Amino acid sequence: MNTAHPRLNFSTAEITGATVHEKRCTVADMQGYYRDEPARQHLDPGKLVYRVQAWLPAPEGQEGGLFLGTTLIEPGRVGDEYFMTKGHFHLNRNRSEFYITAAGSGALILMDENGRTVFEPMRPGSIHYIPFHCAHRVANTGDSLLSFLACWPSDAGHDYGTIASRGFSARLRNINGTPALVEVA
Ligand code: S6P
Ligand code: ZN
Repeated sequence: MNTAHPRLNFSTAEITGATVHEKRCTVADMQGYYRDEPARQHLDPGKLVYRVQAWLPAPEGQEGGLFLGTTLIEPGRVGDEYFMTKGHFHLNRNRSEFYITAAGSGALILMDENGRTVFEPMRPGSIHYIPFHCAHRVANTGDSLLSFLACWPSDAGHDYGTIASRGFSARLRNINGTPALVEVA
């Protein structure tokens, strides 16, 4: 079992250590996720949108373990939408998750299986419970790095396909300087 302990930086939520894996997501990886695809194509495809540092001390898919991860989202926009994570349902729909914001300001966007989408503002110290059966995505609505710590069950799994093909029922857009959810027609 891989349990060498990583370290947490409480200001940024960054986790470091030999057992931490990092996943990076660039503008090129976000193809199809934004309303304004020409605006996305205008940006440098190699530009970093977000990265995830994850510590997986139990085998993936095994019931009973917990995973810890930090997501760091760069400030930026694609058209009037913010830099954001792809978003997913958990493959095991009845698996929930905690998010705790460390730095920056953002929005946790939640969509239930009936297609009802809401968002919760994120700011340093805010704690968010993602109920089971809810798709989740985070947008950086500020002008500095947004970082948050996440904890989820090792058998949650990730269903990216449903969001990649159908999206959320509403998009978080910058409307006259304020983040607002706008239903997708
Ligand atoms: C995992 C958890 C987070 C996300 C991360 C990136 O269940 O919700 O660690 O993986 O915020 O988002 P995404 O949608 O690209 O996985
Ligand atoms: Zn998740």
